[in-house]
Order: sequence, then structure tokens, then C-alpha cells
Amino acid sequence: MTHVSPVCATPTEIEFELVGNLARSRGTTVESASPEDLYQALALTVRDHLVDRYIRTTQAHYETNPRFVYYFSAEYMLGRQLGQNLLYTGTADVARSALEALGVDPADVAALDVEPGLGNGGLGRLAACLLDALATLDIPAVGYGIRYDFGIFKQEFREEAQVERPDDWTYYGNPWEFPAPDDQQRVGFYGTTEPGEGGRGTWTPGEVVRGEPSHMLVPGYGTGTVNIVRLWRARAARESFDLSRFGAGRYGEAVEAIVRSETISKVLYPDDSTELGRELRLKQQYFLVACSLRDIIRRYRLRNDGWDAFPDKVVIQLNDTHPVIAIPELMRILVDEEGLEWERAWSITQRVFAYTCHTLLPEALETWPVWLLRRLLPRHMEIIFLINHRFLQQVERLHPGEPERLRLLSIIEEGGEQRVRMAHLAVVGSFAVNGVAALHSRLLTETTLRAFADVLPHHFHNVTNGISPRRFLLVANPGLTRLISARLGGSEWLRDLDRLAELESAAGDPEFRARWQAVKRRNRQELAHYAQTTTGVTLDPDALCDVMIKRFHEYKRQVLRVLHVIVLYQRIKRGDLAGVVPRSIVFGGKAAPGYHAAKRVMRLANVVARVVNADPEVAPYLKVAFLPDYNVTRAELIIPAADLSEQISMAGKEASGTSNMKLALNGALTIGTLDGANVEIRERVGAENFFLFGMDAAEAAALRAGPYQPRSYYEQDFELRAAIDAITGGPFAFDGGDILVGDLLGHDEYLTMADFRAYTDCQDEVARVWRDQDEWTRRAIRNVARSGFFSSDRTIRDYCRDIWRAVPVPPKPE
Ligand code: NBG
Repeated sequence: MTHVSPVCATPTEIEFELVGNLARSRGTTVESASPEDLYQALALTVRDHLVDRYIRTTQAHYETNPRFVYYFSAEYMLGRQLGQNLLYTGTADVARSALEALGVDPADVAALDVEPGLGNGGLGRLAACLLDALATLDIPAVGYGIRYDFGIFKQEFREEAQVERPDDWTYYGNPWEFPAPDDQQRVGFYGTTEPGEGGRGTWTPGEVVRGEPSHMLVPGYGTGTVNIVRLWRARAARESFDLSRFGAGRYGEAVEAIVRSETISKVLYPDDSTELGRELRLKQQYFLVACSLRDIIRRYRLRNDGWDAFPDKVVIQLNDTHPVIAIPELMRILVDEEGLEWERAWSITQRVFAYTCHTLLPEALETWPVWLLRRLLPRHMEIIFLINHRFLQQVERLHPGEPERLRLLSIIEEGGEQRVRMAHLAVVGSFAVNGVAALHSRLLTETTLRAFADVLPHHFHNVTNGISPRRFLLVANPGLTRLISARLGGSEWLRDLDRLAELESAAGDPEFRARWQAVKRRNRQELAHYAQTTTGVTLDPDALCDVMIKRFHEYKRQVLRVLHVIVLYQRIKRGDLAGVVPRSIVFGGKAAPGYHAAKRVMRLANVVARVVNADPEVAPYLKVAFLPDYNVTRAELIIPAADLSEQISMAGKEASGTSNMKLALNGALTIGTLDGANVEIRERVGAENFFLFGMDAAEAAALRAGPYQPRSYYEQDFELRAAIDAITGGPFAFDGGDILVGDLLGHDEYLTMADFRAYTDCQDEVARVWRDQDEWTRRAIRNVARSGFFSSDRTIRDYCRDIWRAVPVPPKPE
């Protein structure tokens, strides 16, 4: 572990560098600079400090020729870069002084930093938290992804419904990236194949696109390591512009070829759960892995010859099924292009890849129609068939005469349209598979991937997710970070989160609790200010800040949260205040544009917000703020203010959840089911510091399997009935409300009705504890003290130990 002292720059030096960058890169002066000029120049100034470290890191890597971890992910939610990089280089204070000396408000400059929203939700943010930890732990690593021109859509509400607007995040340029147009890779699609000897083949693509990389720096915290994330952008070949058509006035046709090629990296698919049967999405996936594998081979060859050492120097982690086409691609390169024997190529491939599964929902496991793969990637389809054939032969040898087993294991789904099961391909072509929380990993082997757990028991691991304490405490919650550092005597805990355990005794210290409450209150004030200016809702900074932030999905059960809000509203209206404490209900989250059921729930939440917020009678007790456009930046504002974390999915559905960790580490108590990582959070923080309710995964599965009658709960529970009726005919009626209620009473896939009473009673317990602020604060402090386990540093250590066999390579001290 190398410790770097913060960069020793004075405000004058930073000012000098900034003025220099203004002149050299923006061609302007302080006097005439626009706010954007100042932002860009400041970003470059900070970036320069990271570049020195990056160079030293690459030197250390070059000298040691280490094993590299390559993370393949279709999504990265990196969050804003400026604030983070100022803190990581220790230049935050001096930069502030420098800007002030120039008469510039640092907040105005910081506001121009655009978040690259290259992901949908937890999976993409996890990728960013893992990269942060990899660098912090000095592990040689590169993240590979796609540089989408348009990231996750921007969300607005019109008449309470979600409206999606394009996110042209690089409109003014992205100062954090280094384009490398000369490192282009060629990627083929379509075309024909010809058979050769020994499983070999020749593929002649019908279309060729170029992938152009650029990289962003990923600094470690408190160390000299700076890794990179390398993002690919599709570009047409040179001279694709058709001058003659343009000359003939056919302007659209003149750029047709360019548009076709560049479409590949145009947009991030705004979906995180269901497979979109779109050729373009498959194209994106292949584009990502074809470019990245080439790049990895290029890097490997800088210091190594031949293929024998490849699996020792390269491990590739597949983040969900999106990049799994990398497995047949590596086989194609090794067998067709490099001329290796199939067996040898397969042995190399299987030792290179590891796969993380992030779901339990069968509908979220990608499958592609065989006809589509055959058309788009004909050679890969042949290779997949061969892989499958050999794998099933192997199984047949071990378990002769079990056709059902073969059917369950096969990479090809038969019966109806033939499809390729990407998760099966991932399991067969890798040496390790992991789930993302203890319960999830267990359920994977018992349900979703059960057939494989039987034949490949040693393949399966658990690596519980984690979050970056730098992003979600140091950057997001400076107040709490300072308070903790003061208590623990320095900020070393940010690199060693288990040290939070030392806070345990602080829970009993009244003075510390008072300071804690003051920090929380200030954070709630900031959130209230934001809510006021963006949505016009006035939040009381002393009210319990009750937060549900995550993608809108039925299994996550935002509808349960809304039903309870209606119950609170109705209790207040009828003067039944026994279980009521002042609450600010905060929602944040997007729904996939085509996911109508989720959008109905979102609509309902907005309708409830409108009615509640307009009612002076309930105003002292209840406000609802649905903050639009939830993203990492918004998370950094909401999470530090939260007192209560809503983790209320139907048990057995949420793979891990990561907002549960972010909120717990910021001192929110959890109300939740035994689902995903909630289980481990509860184990660690202690049952007495966690509001548990509802069915567990086994109970939920049993109820689901039997004759379930959601309507009976409605009939028997007065409060539930009143809440539901208020949606169909009462104050919360809206267009679509009938369908929503029809779903709940008729089928209720996610058992909202069955868990309603337990949830509502548990919320009463929340209110009871909240009334005792000392007790609440003690619990909050204990939550933080006992949540060190959920650092992404621990996650990376687990991966390094159990899966990657990767070791730190610290750069030489500065
Ligand atoms: C999501 C799960 C979450 C989990 C994140 C990160 C997908 C496919 N899965 O529960 O729903 O926390 O992955 O592992 O986005």
C-alpha cells in the first residue's frame, strides 16, 4: 500500500495552472472566459495532476508485467468527475481558493460538470464502485465499455407521467477523456463463413465498423494508482462521406454510411430487466467485446509471446450476460485466426473468463434467437453450436441417458424458436460464476442455474456487492465524513472501512449523538432546498426523511410504499394520529420507457404527491417529493439526508440492491424484507437495528406456488381497502389507476397485498422509534459502525482472493 500525500499545490500554483489551461486549451483569458471555459480549464488542471500518477502506474505495470483484471460491462454510472478528482488529488481546498481569488464562485463551476450516465442502475453503478476499489487497492485493471453518445434518458414529469429526453452528455465536450483514434479496431458483422479443418472456419464479414477508444482516468484514493476505463465509440471508415451525392444535393444520402456505422454506440438501452429483441443491442454487445479483446491482446503482446501465458496474465470479468459473446469471439480469434487446436483454445478461454450474474428474474436472463445470431455473427453461431455439442457430450458421458438434464443444461433453448441462452454460454465458457449477495448466490444454485450447480459445483461463488465509501461518504456526505474522521482520528478509515467499528462506543456518547443529529439535519436542509427549487415541495428538515430510490420495477414494490403513504394520509385526515410522525417521503427512480406497469406506479406516486402536498391539513405531517431524473448526482444529495431506507422488494427477487448499503452507511435505518443484501445488512447491524417485515423468500415462493387470492387481503383489511378505493374512485384516481388496481386485486405477481399489513405495522414501529430521537440516533450510529463490510474494497478483495488471483502492483512513490 503506497500512501500519497495530497498534491502540494498552493492556491497560487493552481491559479497559475488554471490560467495557463484557459489560454492553451480554450484560447481565452480570465476576463473574457465563459463559465464553461472556466469549468473546462479547471477540469484539465485537475486532470493534469492525475495524469502524472497514471503515467507512473503504467510504468509499474510495464515493469512487473502483472496479471490484469479486465472488467467488461455494457454499463458504467461513473458519477460526476470534478468533485471526486479534486478530493482524490487533494486539490479541493486550494482550487476553491484559487477560483475565489479570480472572483469566480466554485459552486457555479462545479455545476457545469456533467455526469456520464452510461448505465441504467445498480449494475452500472456497481461497475463504477468496483473500478474505484480496484484502483484504491492498486490492482492492475481496465474497465471496458461503450461510449454512448446518449446516456440514460433524462426524466421529466408531465401531468405526472414520465417523459424521456435524450441525454447528450458530451454536448460541450468531455474534458475527462483521452481519445485515441489511432488505437482503432475493426469489427465485422454479417457475411459468410467457410468451413476448414479441425473445427476451424473462415468468416468474411459483410460489414465492417471501426471502434475508436477513449479512456477516462480512474484514480485510487490515498494511493498513487490511476487505472482507466476504456470506452469504445463506433466510427465509419475514413472517406465514408459521399462527396458526389452531396454535390448532387442528396445531403441525407451522402452521410448514410456514416450514420449506419455510428448508430452502434448512439444510445444506451434504457432497460435493465427485460431483453429487448433488437439487433442493434446485440451489435453493441459484440462491438464492445470485439474491440476490447483486440485491445487486450495488443496489450498482452507488449510484454508476452505465445498463448500459454495468456490465462496467467488476463482475467476477464463478464458483468452480467451483455458481454458474454466474448467467449465465442475469443475462441474464433484463437482457432480461426491464430490457428490453435480447438482443445487448447477452449482451455485458454475457460481459464480467462469469469461471469457475474445480477438477477434471479428468468426474464432478465438474455437469450438471442439463433436466426439472428446466425445472420449477424454467422461464425460465432457455429462456434456456439460446437461449444454446446462438446459440453453436452461431456455431460452425457458423466450422466448417460438423462435427456432432461441435457435439455436443461443446453446452451440452445429448443421447443419453439431456437434461442441461445447467454447465461448458459457464460457458465460453460468460464471458470467461475458468482452471485452478488449471499442469498442471491444460494438461490442461483437452487433455482435459476440449478442444473449447472449439479454438474459444476465448484464453479459457483458468492461475492457480496459493495459500494465506494469515497463516493458515497467523502464526496457525497462531507459533514458526516468530517464527524467520523474527528472521532477516529484521521481519514484512514476511508481506505479501511472496517475501522468504522470504532464508532460503536460513540453511539452511547450524547455529545457525539448531538453532532450526528446536527449533520443529518443540515443534510436534510440541503435536500429540502433542492426539493423546493426543483419541484416546489416544501420539506420540513426536522421530519423523518423516508427514502425510496431505485429503478421503478414491479418486484421492487414502489406500489407498496405508495399504498402506505395513502394510509398515512387517510389516518391524518380522520384524525387518527397515533402512529403518525412528520415524514418527508422522497422518491427517485426511472422506469424503462416501455414498461407500462412500472410507469403506472410512478404516475400514482406523483398523483399522491400532488394531492398530499396541496392539503394544508396534512402538511404538518406529510410531504411527498418525487425528485425527477434520479442519477448518481441526485443520489449524492438524497442519501446523506435519509433517515429511513426503503428496501421492500418481494423476497427472492432483488439480487443484492446497493442503495441499501449506501443508505445504511449514511446513517439511515432500513425497513426491509429478507431479500438481496438486506439479509447481510441485518446480520451485521443487528436485528434490533433493522425494521424487518414480511415474507421471506421461501414463504413468498410457497404462497406464489399455491392458490393466491390477493382480493381476500383487500376484503379483510380496512386500511388496505380504503387505500385501494382511493385509487379507483377517490382523490388518487388517475388514468390507468383501474389497471393498476386490477393487477393488484387480480394477480398481484409480487405479493404486495399479502405483505401490506406487515409493512404497515412495521412502519408504525418506525414511527414509535423515531419519536425517541436518542434511540434512533444510537441505532443509526450502530448501523454505520457495523456496515464496514459493505465497502467495495472488501468486494474487490473477495474477487481477488476467490476468483481473480490478482495482486496489488503499487506504483513507485512520487
Ligand atoms: C441488478 C440487480 C440489483 C443489484 C445490481 C448490482 C441488473 C440486471 N441487476 O439487485 O437488480 O444490486 O444488479 O449487482 O441490473
